[in-house]
Parts: sequence; structure tokens; C-alpha cells
Amino acid sequence: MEKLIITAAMVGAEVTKEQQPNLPITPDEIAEAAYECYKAGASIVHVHARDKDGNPTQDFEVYKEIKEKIEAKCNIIVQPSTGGAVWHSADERLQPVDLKPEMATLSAGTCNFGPDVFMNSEEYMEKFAAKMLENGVKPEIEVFERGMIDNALRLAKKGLLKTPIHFDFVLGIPGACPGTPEDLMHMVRCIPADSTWTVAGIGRTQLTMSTMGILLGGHVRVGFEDNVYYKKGELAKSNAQLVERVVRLANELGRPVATPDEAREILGLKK
Ligand code: KMH
Ligand code: ZN
Repeated sequence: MEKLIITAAMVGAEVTKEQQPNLPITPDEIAEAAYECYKAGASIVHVHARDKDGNPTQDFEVYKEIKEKIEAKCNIIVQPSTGGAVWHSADERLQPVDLKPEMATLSAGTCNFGPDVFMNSEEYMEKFAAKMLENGVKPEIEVFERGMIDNALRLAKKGLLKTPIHFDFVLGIPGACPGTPEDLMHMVRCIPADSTWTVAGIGRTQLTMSTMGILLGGHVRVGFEDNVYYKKGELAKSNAQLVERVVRLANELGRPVATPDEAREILGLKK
């Protein structure tokens, strides 16, 4: 089995300081949290930016500041979000791709997202994929429902997505696919054999999905974007604490953890 790539999704667009007092918000806080996650064993940070009031923003300059601050501290892979928040327009969402990061997320279809709708029409997906291709950015395909795998395969068939594809199964969003072992195993069975994949379990599904990811030879995403708790009724102290738990699990289960450069090798990123 490949070494385990751990992604820290530290901020997100939906979580508030009221829900998680240790949520990093400013570029300095996000860079420090990324450095802590790196020291704990993460090789990718999935980044969302916030404005001065703490609201989600896709502003190019804010992402630039965050990326530069993280890269000044460590060589972790910086993966900006192009999902943003549900109310962001496609053009707003695409701004961080102009930074030419090594990776960025690409959501592969529309779904309910709690009380909202997360819009990713065919037109959006093609536009996002084309822009990432043009800028040499490797997409991480966000899959919230089974049919989104086929949407990604169609992009590849049209030459808008290079293979092998890297998928992220985001399971347990209210309104989309649940985070059960059976759901994850079905997703894994449906992707091309040469693909790589990671799993992000939302809320209480995070620990189960992380363990499944380690055992099935996939990779794992944890962090406040997906889950603010350490266990039922107990908030996590930091994003790094959640990464540390995955490292301990991986050690117990005999799966070595990848450094950022090893993750680059596994994902075919050139640096
Ligand atoms: N905040 C969600 C609506 C991504 O980062 O690419 C979308 C999201 C996906 O978080
Ligand atoms: Zn995200």
C-alpha cells in the first residue's frame, strides 16, 4: 500500500468561532494552524479564506497572503478551495487558481448542502477544469454523491481532466451521500483502478471514515471544515489534534504516513 496522505481541512466556509473557538480565521492564524498540522503529519492543507469579519471570501489577495505565509513556514502542499461558500459565483470561486497552486478542489456536481444548494453545473465543471488545466493545477475531485464520479470521468473523456484522477469522497453532508462504510466502499469500487482517493467524513462520521481510508489503501482528510469535535460532546483543541489522531491510527494499523514530498510523488505533482 502507498504511504498515507493526510489532508487538513482547517477552516471551511460554514464553521463559525461560536461553534469552534479555535477556528483559524486570519492569514496568520491559518498559516500557524497549517504549520502545526504539518508538524503533526499532514502533507496537504485544504484552505478556505476568510475576510476581516470572519466571513468566507474567495478574494485572490487573501489567498495569496495565506499561501505565502504557509510556504514561508513549511513545504506542505497548499490546496485552495474553489468550492468557496454556496453563495459565491463561479468567477469568485475560481480566483485562487490564478495563484497556480499545486492543487485545488473541483466539485463534480450539484447537491443539497444542509439547507442550501451547492451549484456545480456541467458548465461550471468544464470551466473550472479548463482553468486548472491551463494553470497546471492538479484538481482534487470533490465527490458528494455517486453520480459525481461519472461527471469527472466525462471531463476526462473531453480532455479537460488529466488521468490518473485524484478523488475526495466527502461523505456525511446533510442532503448528500451518508458516511457509512458501505457508501465509501461503493464509491471506491466505482473509480478507475489507477485513481487515487481520499475520504473526508463529516461530523461524527470522521473517525470511522478515517479508519476506513487507512485500511482500504486510500488517504484521509480531517479538520474543522468537516468536524469540530474530538469525540461526542468534546470539542477538538486544534486541527493538529485531529491530524495527530490519524497518525496514531495509521501507526497502529501499520500504514506509514507520507511526507509532503512523498505525497507529491504519489499524486504526480511536479515541484
Ligand atoms: N463550502 C462548500 C459549499 C471545496 O472546498 O471545494 C464547498 C466546499 C468544497 O467546501
Ligand atoms: Zn472546502
